[in-house]
Amino acid sequence: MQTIFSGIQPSGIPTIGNYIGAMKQFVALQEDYNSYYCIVDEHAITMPQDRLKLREQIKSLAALYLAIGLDPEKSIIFIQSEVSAHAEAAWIVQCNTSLGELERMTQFKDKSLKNKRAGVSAGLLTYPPLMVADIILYQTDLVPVGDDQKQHLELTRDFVERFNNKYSSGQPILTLPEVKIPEEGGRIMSLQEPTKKMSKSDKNAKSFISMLDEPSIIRKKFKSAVTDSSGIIEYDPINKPGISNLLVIFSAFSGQSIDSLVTMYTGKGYGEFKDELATAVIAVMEPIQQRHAELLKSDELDLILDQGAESARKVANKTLQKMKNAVGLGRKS
Ligand code: AQP
Repeated sequence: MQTIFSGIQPSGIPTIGNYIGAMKQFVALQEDYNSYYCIVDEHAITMPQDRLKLREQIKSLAALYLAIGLDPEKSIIFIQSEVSAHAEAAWIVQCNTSLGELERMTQFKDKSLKNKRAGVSAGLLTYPPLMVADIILYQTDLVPVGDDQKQHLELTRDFVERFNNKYSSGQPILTLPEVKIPEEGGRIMSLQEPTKKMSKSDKNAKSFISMLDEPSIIRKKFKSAVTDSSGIIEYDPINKPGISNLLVIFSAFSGQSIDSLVTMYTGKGYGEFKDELATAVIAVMEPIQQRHAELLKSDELDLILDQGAESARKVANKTLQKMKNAVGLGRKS
């Protein structure tokens, strides 16, 4: 059976962008793959975080993983910082990656530009090598992610090829992973600035729908989503990014194609469209929210995370040892 790895940062409450781009795929894929789903808390601290809030968000994200339908019998669910091999492997990756490669990463350029480059943490630059480590430790075949992670996956593939060429004599040490981006919904845009990606850490809460937003808030946020003055519901991401983004979201939550939605809403106004879009999103989110609240109150969650970390450690440590042997660290074992 092939292996899947993916993770989400607990840098806020996941948005419907994280859900459509990544999490929704996780549930379907766990049926056919050996699956590892991680709460990547070490990635979250590349940006400043409040420690108590971070702790809360880690548990909340773990509960969301289960609430969307991940089954601990089928998937290994764990917290990155509880498997120390991630940070150790990341160091070996960093020492085999050039500064130029990291400085070219668009996510680093975007985030460092927004936060004045000299003041950002070095971790923001070395975030991609940590992500490479996350993936390679499980000998991952497939990584389901949103469109913004494509460049990091290319870096991962380059690293694996370079590492295998340099250090293996015969059998490759590391598996070369493939990326899996959804055909539709790989980049959900902000509700307020539809040319910008929807992000859970956006300062403007009206720009995203969080997976834990109450139904009345979801309805309100869609109502105030930026569209255009034409009033015609059609899919044209270049000229009408706002309504096009809402069509992608509607399609992801209703299971109907964009074309059929456009036909259904011909001659109808944005107000009615937005209201029915909110109803479709609420119908999916409400049961997830109820299950999430129950899980947070139960002891089940800690047990699943303890078992997940233990299972992940076994596999990760094996690969880490192979990497250490390959580069000549410590004594051969
Ligand atoms: N807007 C999006 N549309 C589709 N997919 C998205 N993803 C993120 N935003 C969108 C996908 O969600 C997964 C988890 O992302 P992450 O938490 O690791 O970090 P991110 O990509 O930086 O997501 P955010 O929401 O923008 O977080 P912050 O604000 O903390 O930077 C990934 O698979 C990602 O592609």
